[in-house]
Amino acid sequence: MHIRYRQTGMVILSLLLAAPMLHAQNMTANYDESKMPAYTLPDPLVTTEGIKIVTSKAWETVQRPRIYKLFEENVYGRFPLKKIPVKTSVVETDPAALGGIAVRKQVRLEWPDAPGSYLDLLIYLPAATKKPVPVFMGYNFYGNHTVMPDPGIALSRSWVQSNGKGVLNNAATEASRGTDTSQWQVRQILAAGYGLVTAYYSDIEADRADGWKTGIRTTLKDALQIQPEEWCAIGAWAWGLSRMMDYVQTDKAIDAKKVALIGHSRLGKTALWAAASDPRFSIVVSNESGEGGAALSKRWYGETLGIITTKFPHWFVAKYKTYSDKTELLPLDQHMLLSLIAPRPLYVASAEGDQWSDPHGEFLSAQQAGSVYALYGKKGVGEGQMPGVHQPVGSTIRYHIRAGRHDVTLYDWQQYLAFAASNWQKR
Ligand code: GTR
Repeated sequence: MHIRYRQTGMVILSLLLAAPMLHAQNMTANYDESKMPAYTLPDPLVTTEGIKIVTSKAWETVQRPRIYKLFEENVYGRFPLKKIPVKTSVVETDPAALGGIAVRKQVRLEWPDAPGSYLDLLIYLPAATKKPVPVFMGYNFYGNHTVMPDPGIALSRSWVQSNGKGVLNNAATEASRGTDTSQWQVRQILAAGYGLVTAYYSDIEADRADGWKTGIRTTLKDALQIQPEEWCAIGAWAWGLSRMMDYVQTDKAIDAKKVALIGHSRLGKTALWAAASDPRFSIVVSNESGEGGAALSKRWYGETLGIITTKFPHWFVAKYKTYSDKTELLPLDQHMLLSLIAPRPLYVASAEGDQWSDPHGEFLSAQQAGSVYALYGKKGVGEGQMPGVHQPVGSTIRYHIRAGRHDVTLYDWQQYLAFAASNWQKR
């Protein structure tokens, strides 16, 4: 009796001591691996009944749908599959853009169920090709006109984050043209024989806490039969990427079977969720997607679940935030999101100067997804340690860490272009 009392007392005492510790971990970014408490990752190949999945068929019919559902319920919400009418207008075409090396098209998608809604696509295709071309597809951060200093690109009229260059009162100005050119490397993409399809993510929902009120989560809620709180901004943006894919499938100049979806940072999180939800994206590139993207959430390193859900409450469903001070209870981790992309080629990239995104956590996540790829006879990043800077590793799952800050650089694009080329040639 006495012993039991003492034990209970000790449990209570350690709980009291642990509580502020957990809170500190929840809201503080740690950068010291030796301070990180041990964590356990769920095995994507073990069912809740403890059965080991050993075939790709069992993965696809039993385990994958369950894991996908875990992400819907806990992280990104439901992904609406209902088809709704869309109006597609080719607003402008220039067969000799960028000094003659590219065909430029600007296409507007509108949803008649939500008058005033639109998603503007900017498309560059190599001018010389006669065959349908493979493309990279991805959202940009500050409007299509930031991707190239090309005066033919319509200036975005959507709400823009105030930290963008040439942004005044949350609106783009002429001064913001071409300000994100280095992140897109359009000339390199074209030189490799590929095209680019990009759009501005805030056309779908402005990236701010109350963006849902004017975005498609509200304006299309009846048409899509989903309430705004049943999904989240990342979910809505991911849905928009699928609509871009719908368009691509109708454009005869593009090879829709060869679409590499790319996303940086929050848009990398979005790309991963879009690819998990839509199998038409045949290659996926996560550039420094970090917390809520490729990085493991159960690791206490860099941005935490508590920080991200406090700073960006609209990115995820409300339930995600409830794990802030108890990530050990999360029934999933982000390696399982990556595993949902199997067996499609997946590139996960980090930057040394971007510890906020937890490069090691991104590598480990990519590594852990390898067991699912192995069911298809595909090789991931292997069993080894994390590689040093500028030493890409892996096969169907590939990983690199480069020098420099949180960004998308020429080095990154060179790796992605080579990765896409080797995978597209195989087929
Ligand atoms: C940061 C956020 C990251 C990442 C980044 C970005 O503020 O904490 O998770 O998404 O923004 O999107 O640039």
